[in-house]
Amino acid sequence: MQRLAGHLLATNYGSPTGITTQDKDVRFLWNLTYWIAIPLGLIVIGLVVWCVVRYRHRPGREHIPHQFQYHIPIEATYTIVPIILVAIVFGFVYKAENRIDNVASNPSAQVKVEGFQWGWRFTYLTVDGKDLAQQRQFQEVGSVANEPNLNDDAALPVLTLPSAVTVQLDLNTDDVNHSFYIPATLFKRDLIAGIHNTVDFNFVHTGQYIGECTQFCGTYHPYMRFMVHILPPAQFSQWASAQRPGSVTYAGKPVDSGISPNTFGVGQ
Ligand SMILES: [Cu+2]
Repeated sequence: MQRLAGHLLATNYGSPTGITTQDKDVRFLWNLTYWIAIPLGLIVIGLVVWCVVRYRHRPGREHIPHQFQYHIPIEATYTIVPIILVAIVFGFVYKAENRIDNVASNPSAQVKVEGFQWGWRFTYLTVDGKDLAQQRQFQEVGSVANEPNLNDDAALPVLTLPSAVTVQLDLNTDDVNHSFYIPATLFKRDLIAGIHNTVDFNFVHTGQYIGECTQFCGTYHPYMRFMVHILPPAQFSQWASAQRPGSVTYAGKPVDSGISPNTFGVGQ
């Protein structure tokens, strides 16, 4: 119990801390609902307990308490107060969504993220503000599909990204709907057929995090996991410049150029 209480207090009422600047708004919304819900819950529980104790059955009192209907002030209060609370929460959600959905026109890194049955492909379009697709300097792809060993995190495709700068992900699906989710970012977005979703992240922490598809997308949906490696900007630049143009990496390791992407079930 003490551990649970400590955990709740230490982590924003049970919310993880998050690793981007964008997640501050998500955490604020999480906390806001608690700040509203806790006093409201105490008032409701208090009133229920008060009624139970105050109007309990006592020996010798056989008559039914005074019955009445319609109490306009109380009914108006319990209608208007929730409307005001919902309006306040709606306002903050609207503000937070606007900030989270905001995308930069010149991100430092831009990666095309493709989900497919059943894996992920990451193609680097911009690195250190340079448009690689145009210059054909460097394009890195990581993909995986129908791999039997996906309980091993070391076998997952790796999305390598820099911290401190703006990272933009273009989210696409090759087939059915998937959902892009990195739990540590407190953010997920669906990959919808025919729709290109764009999202910005500014990572404040480096490290290795897990990502996954959270939309049931067929038989091997649980295989749609990936790793996210967040490196300091200088280290990311170093990593990027070490990649060969048009190279394919698999689980973070370069793959022989003789292997066609279809080996990994791309597009199947
Ligand atoms: Cu999926």
